[in-house]
Amino acid sequence: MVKTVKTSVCIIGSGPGGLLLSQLLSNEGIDTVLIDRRDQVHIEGRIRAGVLEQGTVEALQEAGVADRLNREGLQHYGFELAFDGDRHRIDLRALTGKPVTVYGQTEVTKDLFSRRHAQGQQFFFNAQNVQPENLLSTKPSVSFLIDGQALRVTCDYVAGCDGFQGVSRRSIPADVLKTFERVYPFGWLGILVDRPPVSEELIYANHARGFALASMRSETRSRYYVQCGADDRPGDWSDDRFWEEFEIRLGPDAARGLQTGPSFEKSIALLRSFVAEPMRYGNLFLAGDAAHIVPPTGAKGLNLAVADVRILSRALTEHYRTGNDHWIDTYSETVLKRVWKVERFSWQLSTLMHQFPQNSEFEKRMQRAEFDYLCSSEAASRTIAENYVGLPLE
Ligand code: FAS
Ligand code: PHB
Repeated sequence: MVKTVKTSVCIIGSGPGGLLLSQLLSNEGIDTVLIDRRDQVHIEGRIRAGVLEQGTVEALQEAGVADRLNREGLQHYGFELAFDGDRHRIDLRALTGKPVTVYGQTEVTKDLFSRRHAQGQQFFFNAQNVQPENLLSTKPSVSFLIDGQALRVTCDYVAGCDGFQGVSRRSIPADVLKTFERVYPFGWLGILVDRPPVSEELIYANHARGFALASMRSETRSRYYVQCGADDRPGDWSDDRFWEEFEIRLGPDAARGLQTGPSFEKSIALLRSFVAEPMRYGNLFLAGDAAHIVPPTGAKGLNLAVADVRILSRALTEHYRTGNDHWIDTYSETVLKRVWKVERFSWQLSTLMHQFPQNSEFEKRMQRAEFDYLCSSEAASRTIAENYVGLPLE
């Protein structure tokens, strides 16, 4: 016996993308159901992004979930690029007039879950064998199992917010879907440590031994990264090894006053650039990591997911409010225009700031020349700044 649940929009994936879409639609009186293969504790526990564009902050404020973000978020009007110890500050205020806000993805997810529960949102956690169905019909559905019980959600639309490993993208036929990918020959090893950040602003460093990033979660909690081998495991990196590499790569000037200590989180993320087209198939819409991945160098993954969801929410709201399907019919074309520009920036900054094993001496000189050009050209620094604070939604 299959238990059936009816809703307007069935959202697969309860990460920040799916949660924000649910909130934005709920604010317009549009009913949703959220399905996730994991549970809330696991989803909230994933340590990921740390930097929010102003557009993301505004979206969370409009959604009514930004009270804590407004109190605890750290506004930054600049960040640094360092090359073999030489430093160059990208002055976001002078170059764009906009800040970025340091506030962990974990906190964004917790704030969204809290609001969705307070408003009685229906969730299905620990769902197995999730399967979108009848996507080309006017009555698509999503079937799944929970503790062996078969369920089906019938809806008008399915939103695939289920990340890179999700089922939604794979539900688009191979002869329709086109993918583009670059896998980088290294990863990022990240740690969390309860020590004050070494710098008030983020520092991205390229050193002959590899990339390093000094970030933070608060004035007492730091988030640090070093470039590591693509086959490395967190267990390969003791805290001592991490601190030694981090300090060398940051350089003596930037690392002055570094407070080391025991890490309480250590994980490795592999880097890839990836785009799937189209982001719509019948009544299935992809948003966020389900459709694209960027290397974390440009701090864009979460922000790109939010931008997709803002455009998708507008499209669906217009349909339910007026019956006008213009934004639905142009969704994929609209989001992909911005997705590719953000992919470009994330690829460009990753290419500039990392040590590539296969790079020739000439390519290494090109990296240094690019850095020296940024230091000497306001125009060049402005291109970095305007991408970092976030491109316009359209
Ligand atoms: P998410 O992956 O966050 O959420 C997808 C959800 O779908 C998950 O809860 C998953 O359980 C669920 N799901 C998957 N398959 C399913 C199925 N078959 N059925 C039902 N549910 C399913 N971005 C940055 O900007 N900076 C960073 O430093 C950064 N670090 C990252 C580190 C790692 C290890 C990873 C993987 C990503 C990182 N990102 C970073 C990018 C990350 O922040 C994403 O861009 C962001 O989580 C995207 O949000 P969603 O699109 O909601 O996808
Ligand atoms: C983080 O704080 O986790 C972070 C910040 C900036 C990035 C990537 C990750 O580019």
